[in-house]
Amino acid sequence: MRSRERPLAILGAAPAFAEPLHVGRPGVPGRAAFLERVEAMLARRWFTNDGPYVVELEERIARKVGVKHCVLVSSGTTALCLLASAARLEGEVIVPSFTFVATAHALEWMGIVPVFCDIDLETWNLDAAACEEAIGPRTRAILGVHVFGRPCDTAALGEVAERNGLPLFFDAAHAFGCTHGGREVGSFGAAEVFSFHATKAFHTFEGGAVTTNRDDLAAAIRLLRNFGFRGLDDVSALGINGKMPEVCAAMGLSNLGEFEATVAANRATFEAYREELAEVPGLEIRDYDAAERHNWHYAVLQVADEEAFGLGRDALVRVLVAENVLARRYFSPGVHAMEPYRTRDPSAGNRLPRTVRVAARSLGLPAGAEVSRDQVERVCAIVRSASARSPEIRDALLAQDSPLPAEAG
Ligand code: T4K
Repeated sequence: MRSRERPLAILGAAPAFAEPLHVGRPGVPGRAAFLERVEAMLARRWFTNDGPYVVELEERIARKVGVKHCVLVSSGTTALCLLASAARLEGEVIVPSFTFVATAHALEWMGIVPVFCDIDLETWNLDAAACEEAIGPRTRAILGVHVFGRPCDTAALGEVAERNGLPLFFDAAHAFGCTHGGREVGSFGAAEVFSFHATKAFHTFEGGAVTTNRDDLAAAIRLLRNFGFRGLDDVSALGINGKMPEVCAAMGLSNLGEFEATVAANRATFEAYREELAEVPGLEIRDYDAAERHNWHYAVLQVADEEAFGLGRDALVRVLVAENVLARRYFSPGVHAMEPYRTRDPSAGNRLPRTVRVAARSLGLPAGAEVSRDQVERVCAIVRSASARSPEIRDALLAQDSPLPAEAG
């Protein structure tokens, strides 16, 4: 049975949640195992630099993903930078704008110009035809992003890459534990990058990885993550400190041991949202492909029909935040509308109509294993009440600050 509508904080009631309900609250599923590992690490006095936990986690992830190499690093952003350096990328790289800013920032930080390309409305990932059109004389690679764990059309992008003699990489920050065509994400393209940030389905506090079958890329990234040291006093490349500490790998090993249970709990949360929001007019929840495996970590809503729902995405986020439900406008605005890209090309949005459209309508709800069924029901009661009382809410928001917050451009 649907939970009842409720009085709304945006209209003067007390907030539904006394404490903030976050989108990315991390779990600690293997807590006891983690603490044991930390004790052993402290006794061993080996805290970083290719310690035994890092080595073990690399082996286990490579086996799970089905690739020859997993190289662990300090974050997903560092992984992208190190991969760009190892692959000797320069010039321009094609990326989506509908992603977290780190995808583009990592390239820019490495002196590479990200060229933003539109998405398709099915996957919300790089559109292969648009990608081919965006290729120019300075293009050196294509970097797709499996947004919200939904894989890119790897075959179509692979054809574009091959036809144009370009390497294809993927930012798989959201997609650990997902499959595409039955094959594990992490094994596509020349290499893929994971983020193991605390807010991810599988996390190591902070961390990231590059997974690849290419011996040259793996060897170069190993070298570059440790300042370029080949031997004790032998620095053979312009490296940096991108190492993952042992305490992070200990967290990773402990979380990996519980990953299936985490995924099952994520799935229960997602399915509760799907059930509770099924009949709300104008709203769509991004569903997952029943034929594949997923990490079920994201519950992303789209205000697909503002008139039917009664409110736009930004107004809905304000309703939720007033209740202490810290929903996020992922990913809005598109990266093209953030600095330094916005100043460089203020009209980029005109070439990215589908990105602008999706970015203006989507929001991430608190999801995953840390969110209970009861919390989902309460969040959904707020959403339903927001729709039912949308005229009053619009008036209240206009009275608070006119005009209503602008939609993403
Ligand atoms: N590529 C893509 C496609 C990515 O999405 C990301 C990162 C990257 C690359 C780069 O990977 P990393 O270098 O980060 O490894 C968050 C995460 O920080 C970021 O990792 C993630 N994507 C992005 C989608 O979300 P913010 O700034 O939007 O949110 P943040 O970090 O403030 O956390 C979100 C919510 O989680 C907050 O409301 C509070 C809660 N939270 C967060 C942390 C860290 C907790 O409850 N506990 C915590 O420990 O970026």
